[in-house]
Amino acid sequence: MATLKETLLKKIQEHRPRTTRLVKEFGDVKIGEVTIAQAIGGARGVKCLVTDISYLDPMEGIRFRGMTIPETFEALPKVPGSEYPYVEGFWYLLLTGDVPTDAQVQEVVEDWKARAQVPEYVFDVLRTMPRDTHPMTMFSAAILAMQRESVFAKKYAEGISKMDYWDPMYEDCSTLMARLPQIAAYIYRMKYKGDTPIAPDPDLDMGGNFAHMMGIDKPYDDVARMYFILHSDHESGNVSAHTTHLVASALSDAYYSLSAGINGLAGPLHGLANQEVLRWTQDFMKKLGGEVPTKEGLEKALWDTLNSGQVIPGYGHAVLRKTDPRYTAQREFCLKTPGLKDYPLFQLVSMIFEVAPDVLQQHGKAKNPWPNVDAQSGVIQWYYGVTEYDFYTVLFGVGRALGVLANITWDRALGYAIERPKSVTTDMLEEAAGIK
Ligand code: AMX
Repeated sequence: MATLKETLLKKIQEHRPRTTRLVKEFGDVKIGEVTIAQAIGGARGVKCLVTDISYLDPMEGIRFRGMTIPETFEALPKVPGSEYPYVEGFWYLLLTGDVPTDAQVQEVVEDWKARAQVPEYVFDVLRTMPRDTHPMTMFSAAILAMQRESVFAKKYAEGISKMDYWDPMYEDCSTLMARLPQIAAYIYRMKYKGDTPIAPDPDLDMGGNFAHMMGIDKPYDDVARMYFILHSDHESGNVSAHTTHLVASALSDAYYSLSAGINGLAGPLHGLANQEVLRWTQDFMKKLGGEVPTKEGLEKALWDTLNSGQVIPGYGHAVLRKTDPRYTAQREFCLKTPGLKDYPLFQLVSMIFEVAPDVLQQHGKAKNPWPNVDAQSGVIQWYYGVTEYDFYTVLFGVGRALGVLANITWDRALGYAIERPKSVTTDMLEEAAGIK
């Protein structure tokens, strides 16, 4: 059986001529135009990134390597006794585009175990930080602290060929993936659970081990697997993916790049929205003395939020124009899980789903009035005891690492250039508009 790395090399060698040909023979073919609104408005819709790891259709939602979320969950080998697949198998899929066999999944499981030992100094770094530091700051700092481990940085300094950059990048990315779950769980237990970190169990897969290190019983292992896979990748232009790609394009290694991407994920308009959703709904419940509100009461609260100039967290999207299938996948998990289905917080989130799209449509600003992934994810965490909602974006970050690290491995394999878009001045825009 070819190893994952051998398979990846074969895929890279097959893919390289496609990229080279496109640039050499068809480099002048136009795939879009840029308007003034796009230049000022966050480059929305500008086609200037290439990735084959995932694609986001505005009406259909994400496809990972061509597969929808239900197809992905269906196709990948499952952990025995669990309903959800191995995260390790999903990593194989993202990197190669192939659904792995059981044996291929086991290779990744074993490989990650061999790389999983988090250096002691990482815990020292975390312990030196004030305990009220945001867990995303801790997570990012821990990743950055490990930069001295980078095989890519070492090989680059030794003078490696461009054609081989992907190899040490793959090494760094695999090592990071193997270690992130323990770092995340350590932060959680140190910060919120009376400083009681739980050692990893070498017999468990990534999702199972994460649940174990969090100290949460089944089916939280399946929640972890589902959560990490759902949050992994959303093509290249979102802030965390783009930041990771941008930093890596300067040939910064995976540690520098991922730490930067995680900092972007920490923004309230991006990954932090899942924390904001819970804060918003909890505040609202508190005001009502814990009662599930009426639709009228909820409608008023939504308008109050909008009228005070704030966004409704968990709603809207820069690309999507329908309900996020990542939202739907988590909603379905809630609906099929006894206890969760009737859980007051889930009922409230479901009621927001009934009311908010109409309110946002009447408000008339958001191009997409439908919920995104963040509107639903906190409920599940809360139900299983992870009520410290500051931590939710760290969970997002562990999942997001799968996508962005697979992407930067391929960035190096295909020799993507250092990113350097061109800026213009306001004078130039006024001239282009013919008003100057
Ligand atoms: N509530 C209120 N207003 C909203 C809104 C929402 N949920 N979503 C968009 N709008 C407003 C925008 O603020 C903007 O207002 P402006 O013209 O006064 O600046 C206007 O509608 C047009 O915005 P848009 O083109 O529809 O969205 P965008 O591409 O600029 O931004 C996003 C996308 C996600 C940042 C935005 O919808 C938002 O702020 N949503 C709430 C935060 C959130 O859920 N973020 C998580 C997104 C998923 C993720 O990355 N994890």
